[in-house]
Amino acid sequence: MLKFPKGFLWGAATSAPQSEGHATSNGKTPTTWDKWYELDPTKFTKNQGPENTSNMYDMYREDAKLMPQVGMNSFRTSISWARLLPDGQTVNPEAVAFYRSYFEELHKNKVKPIINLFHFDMPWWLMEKGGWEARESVEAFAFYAKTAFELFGDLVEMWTTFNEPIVHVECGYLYGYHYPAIHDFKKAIQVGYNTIMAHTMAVKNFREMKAKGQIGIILNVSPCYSRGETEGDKLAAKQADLLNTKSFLDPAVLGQFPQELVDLLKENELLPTTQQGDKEAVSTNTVDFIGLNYYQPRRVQEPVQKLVGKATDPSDFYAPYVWPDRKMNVYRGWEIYPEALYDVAMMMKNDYDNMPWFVSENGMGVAEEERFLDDETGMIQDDYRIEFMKEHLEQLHKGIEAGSQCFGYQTWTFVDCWSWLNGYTNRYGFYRVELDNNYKRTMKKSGLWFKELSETNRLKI
Ligand code: BGP
Repeated sequence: MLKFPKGFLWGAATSAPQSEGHATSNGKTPTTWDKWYELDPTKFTKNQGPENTSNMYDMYREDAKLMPQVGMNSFRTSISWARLLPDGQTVNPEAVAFYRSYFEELHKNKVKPIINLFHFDMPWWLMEKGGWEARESVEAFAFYAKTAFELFGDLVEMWTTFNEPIVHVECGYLYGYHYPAIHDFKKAIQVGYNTIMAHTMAVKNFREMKAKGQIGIILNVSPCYSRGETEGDKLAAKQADLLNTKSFLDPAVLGQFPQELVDLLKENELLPTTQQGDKEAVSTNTVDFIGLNYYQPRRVQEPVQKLVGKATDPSDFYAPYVWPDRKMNVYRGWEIYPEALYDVAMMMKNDYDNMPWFVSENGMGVAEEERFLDDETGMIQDDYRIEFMKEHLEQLHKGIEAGSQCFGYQTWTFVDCWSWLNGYTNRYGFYRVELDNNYKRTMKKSGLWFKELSETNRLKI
């Protein structure tokens, strides 16, 4: 039996655009996802768009009751910016009523809300002004954050500004998976920088308002493992780490950008445009805690071709490496490597002043999960998911024993949900959702297992 610290948070995470539905009603204006779908639904797996997702907008009261039934004492979701501020300035009263009632239901069911402000859902009104490329987005986000703190501060003790900000940088400006789907390394760096400044200004507002509770950010990190010990491979891992991990973690926790990253960007003429006072704002507005999403490690090797001239893509610094001995989640095509969670715990302890942190997403996506439905119990028998969580929790526990200050573990996700261009392909929930049967929720076997884990605060091994 592995015992977890007293008061440990057990829960699950989702986001507004992936769970609420009512994407274009009740006063909400479109996001880039809604517009992109309108422009080209064929981009989305099986043409499944963001309109309905898991219908939590209508079902949150019942859903809040389902949470403790799988042992959740905490739940992360996000506020939809375009729902709260449909034109960027005017507060939508329906959104206020909805979120207040939603968060109250969570409290009634003894589920602690962790509320995030941005989960890839850029309002269309801001995208039309340049989105994260434009400095205007920093002020717009700071205003949105302040509005949310004022409206819901009495119901929320734990706030986060962004979920996985590197994803909208990479997917929108390098790899084509998010709108505007362009390839421009310099713009990507500017988008990343403006995002960090938006985060910083939101934290600044939080501090100046003397808002109650704590504020953090959610990052998807994994140690960057190099193929081997050659100088080229080691340099690739270091540069991947600078660009993907330290770029956000250092300013958020340590209040400064890593000098080696600044030098690398300078050498390649990629430095972003900054404003006077930015550096000081970053240094004085660090976070209270960090949320880390972990699914699979990043493995790299030196690029196949030596860089000639200036870099135009991250692949000029590092290339992906496929470890031949890897264990796979064959249902999603992602590597399973629980040991990284111990390494992450040690990284937080040793490199980030032992800042308190929690696992804000971890989980196992499974395509066509209905194949594991057991007719007798009516439950999906997701023993593979139980095994996945168990292995990761063992490593996490080892990290906690070694002194890392991890205070919670949230899986992705509560009920099966919509996932961007992937639609509903990969199922992750404690509850199965039947899209063609009024979004009916049915607990999976992992829900029962998680309940026991949470109630005993102990992992059976
Ligand atoms: C994380 C995102 C989530 C969710 C999850 C699963 O990176 O924060 O929004 O999408 O990944 O991803 P997928 O559905 O692509 O397997």
